[in-house]
Amino acid sequence: MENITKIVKTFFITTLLLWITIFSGCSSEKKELYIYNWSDYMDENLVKQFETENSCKIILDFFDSNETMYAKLKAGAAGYDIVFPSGYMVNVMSKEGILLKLDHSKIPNLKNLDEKYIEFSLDKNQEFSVPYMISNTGIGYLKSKVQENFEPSWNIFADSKYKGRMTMLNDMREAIGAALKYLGYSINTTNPVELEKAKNVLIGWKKNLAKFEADQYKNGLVSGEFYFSQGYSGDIFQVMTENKDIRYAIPKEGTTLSSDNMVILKSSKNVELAYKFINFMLDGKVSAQNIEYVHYLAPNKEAYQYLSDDIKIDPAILMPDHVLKRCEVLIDLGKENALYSKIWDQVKSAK
Ligand code: N2P
Repeated sequence: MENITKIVKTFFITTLLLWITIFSGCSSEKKELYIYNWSDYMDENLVKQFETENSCKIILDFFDSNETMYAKLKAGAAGYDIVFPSGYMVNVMSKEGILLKLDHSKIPNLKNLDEKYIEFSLDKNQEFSVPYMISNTGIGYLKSKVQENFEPSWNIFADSKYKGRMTMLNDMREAIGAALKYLGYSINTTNPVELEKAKNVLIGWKKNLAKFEADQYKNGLVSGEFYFSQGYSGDIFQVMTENKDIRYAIPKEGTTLSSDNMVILKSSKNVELAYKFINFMLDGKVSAQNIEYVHYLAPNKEAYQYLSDDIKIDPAILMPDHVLKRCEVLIDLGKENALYSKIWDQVKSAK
């Protein structure tokens, strides 16, 4: 009798273990989606929601500039499914042949896109990319450090009284772009004389900067370590609640406007899931939740009705025409991109 009980027990335990093994085996076989995005650029609750609804796992990785992302892909980083390049970088990547040509029947929510902002997209028919967020670049600063009549200009970085208390983006098109705008030139110029002048301005500014940096400067503004930081609109808005002294301004000389996008890499191993994710991000409610979280504008006309009043009236988010007029979109300069890389290297190595 004792033996029979033993056999039954052993059978029971073995079956249970088998089930556990099978079950955990199943869950590790969940589909995975690898996303490569800018940091602080997506509400991670939405990522969780998508994972639950689609019983999959999303793996997030982050970059701080288009060039860093592109260099990593070029160096052979494989495995990403969806990437978030700005417009000009979509052009570089599509010319390179690494982007999947999009099948619109798999993204029905494309109908939610707001035509007003498609104008700033460089891929107007969404052949390879779907607009994600529109942002502009400006200066985050501490109000207590400036005079009442402070008029924001890119040339604030020339003020040695703030030496060591200022940062600029570690992003060649944005940093050189600020110097070009200050001089009254286009951020897309390929004129060597203008670029040389911009280089010299930037080298002058660099002497007063704590660093070129694209992520930690936000904490520096919050802690009061930095007084002036070139930064992306939404990033500065995200930290304003943590320090009420932080303000955001678009310099009087004008600035860059980025239309960042979602693209699927040709090498993606999970194209169907990637399409589902892009379509999910374009849903009106999802998109509104994302805007509220990141403080950037998703050009999604279905989303606006769900936005809180604060966001709706914020001129840096739903940008009125007078703000848009002062912005210029970065474009792909083809072979001439090398002019910028050369200058950037010289600025980085200047003492
Ligand atoms: C988000 C960065 C925004 C990207 N942290 C601007 N192109």
